[in-house]
Amino acid sequence: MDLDQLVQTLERLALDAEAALAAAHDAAALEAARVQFAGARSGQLKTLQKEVGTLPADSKRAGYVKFNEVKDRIQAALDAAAARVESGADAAIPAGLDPTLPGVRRRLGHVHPITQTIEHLKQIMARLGFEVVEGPEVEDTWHNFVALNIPEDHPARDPLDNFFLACAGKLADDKGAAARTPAIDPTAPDARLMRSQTSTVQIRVMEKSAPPVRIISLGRVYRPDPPDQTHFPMFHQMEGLWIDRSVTMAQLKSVLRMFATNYLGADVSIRFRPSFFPFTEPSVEADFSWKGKWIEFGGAGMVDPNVLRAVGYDPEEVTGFAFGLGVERLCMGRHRIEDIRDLFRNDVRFLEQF
Ligand code: FA5
Repeated sequence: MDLDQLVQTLERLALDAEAALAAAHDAAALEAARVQFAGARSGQLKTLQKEVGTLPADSKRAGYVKFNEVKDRIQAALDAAAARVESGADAAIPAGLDPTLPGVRRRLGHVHPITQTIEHLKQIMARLGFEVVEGPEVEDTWHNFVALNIPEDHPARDPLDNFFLACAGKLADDKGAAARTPAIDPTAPDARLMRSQTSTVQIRVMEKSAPPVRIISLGRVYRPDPPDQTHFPMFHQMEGLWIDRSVTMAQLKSVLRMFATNYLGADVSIRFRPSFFPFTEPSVEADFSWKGKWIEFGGAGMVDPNVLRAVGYDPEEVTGFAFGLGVERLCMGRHRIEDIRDLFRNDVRFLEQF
């Protein structure tokens, strides 16, 4: 080996030793590196020291200068590694992890704020004795309107205020251009639509079960409302229904009050404004005030006798109350979200705050 080759070999040895010692995180790894690079008998440094001794006389001095520099570097790396291992600073670093690599920011997935709200609401209502039930999102006019005492000429049934679906049977009967743009008859008994309210589930439950009934149902509803700060064409509602021998308006108000204080805390105020829904009489709109702001969170009332009759209940025997609350509005109130559209933009910078 001539002087140039020896200098290069010594330099590579220094770099290898420094890397190995930086990665040694316990006493065993440190000792193995010491023996490999600086071992007194067969360490790589010792072997190269012998090579320096074989250089021609005029290169020997330069060879020893480089050798001593590398020897000092390896000793310094050994001392630093020994101090680090002794201090226990590396104890928490798992095997295989190289802490000298640049960090990686891991985005952990988590539950969407609306799903979190739905779970929270279910827990509160379960404590108040309400059972959770489900209903379909594609509905017929009977469950969305007729059984809910919404007459044919009511504005809520306007095709422009609902997402009606083209019915498969109609498509098959139509010909030519008509088949591509089938006429929708919203008064047809088999007309289908995306449900515009979860009140449909009241009807489905009462059709199937005898009183008493005490349920909630949470899910998506659809309305062609132009999106703005507080409206979205797809949103969620929580429907509640309690039917028994003598359920009163006072109980409705207590349940909504208990719900609001459970959801937001004892410092919430709740107010009821007279309102109108075809399926409840009397009807109210409920608002809560929290941290200085009034927020409308839903409609409610005593179930109209016509609705009880439509499902085969006797209004002389049973009474009940129902309510329908906007889940997004509740979530926005609690988390002080200013714009409902933020909940649907899927911007992780917004979502990861919840
Ligand atoms: C209803 O939907 C009735 N079914 C509620 C009801 C049930 C009354 C049972 C009586 C008995 P309303 O259309 O007001 O009522 O909607 C209820 C709540 O849904 C509103 O208070 C509001 O919080 C929310 N909401 C309504 N439209 C939208 C929308 N486009 N985007 C977001 N939330 C909405």
